[in-house]
Amino acid sequence: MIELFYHPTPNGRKISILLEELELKYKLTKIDITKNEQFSENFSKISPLNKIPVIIDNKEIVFESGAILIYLAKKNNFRFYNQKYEININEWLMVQVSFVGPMLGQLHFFYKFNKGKSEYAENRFLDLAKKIYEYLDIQLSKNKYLACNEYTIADIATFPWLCRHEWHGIGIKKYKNLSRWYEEISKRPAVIKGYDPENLGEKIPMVS
Ligand SMILES: N[C@@H](CCC(=O)N[C@@H](CS)C(=O)NCC(=O)O)C(=O)O
Repeated sequence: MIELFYHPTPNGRKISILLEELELKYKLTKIDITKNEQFSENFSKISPLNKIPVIIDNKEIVFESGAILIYLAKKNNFRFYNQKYEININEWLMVQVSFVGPMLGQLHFFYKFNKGKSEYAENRFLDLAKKIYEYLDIQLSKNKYLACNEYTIADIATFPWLCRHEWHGIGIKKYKNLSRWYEEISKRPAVIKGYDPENLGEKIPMVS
C-alpha cells in the first residue's frame, strides 16, 4: 500500500486528491510541519529537502509533488496524464511547481501571516498573485482545463493553491473562466475527499 507523508497544505492535498481520483488505497502519515516534524531524523532520510509531500510505494520513495503526480499517473495507465497532451500537461504542471506555488506561498507568508513586516514583499507578491489569476483565467478561456480539454494532473496540482483564494483577497469571482474551473473541480467527489483526507471537517472554500 502507498504511504503518503502529509500535512494539510496545498502541496500535500495535491497528492491526496490524485490518490482519491485514482481510487487507490493509501496510508496517511501526518508530518506536522507546524511542530517541525519535517526535520526529524527519520523523515530526513526520505525527504532530502525536509518537505512534505513524500510517498513510499512498496520500496520506492518519491519526493517533490510534481514528481509524485507524474509517478502515480504513469503507474496507473497515464490516467489524468493523457500522452496525447503530455507537453501541455508538463508545461502547466511546471508552471504550478515553479511559479504558482512558490509565489502564492510567499504571499501567504507576508500578506496573510506577517502583515506589516514588509510592505515591499506584500505588494510584490500580491501583484504577482493577481498576475497568476489573470494568466490562469486567460488560459482557461482557451481550454476547459489548464492543459487541454481534459482534467489532468496540472489541474490537480494547481487547484489546492486556488483554494486559498480567501487569503489572497483578490476576488476569484471576477475571473470568470478561473471561477468556472474552480467551481467545477471543487464539486468532484474525489477532490472533496482528497481535500480533507484526515476527516477534520475542512471544506473547500466557495467562490467569493
Ligand atoms: N517543491 C516542493 C514544495 C514542498 C513544500 O514546500 N512543502 C511545504 C508544505 S506545503 C513544507 O513541507 N514545508 C516545510 C518546510 O519548508 O520546512 C513540492 O512541490 O513538493
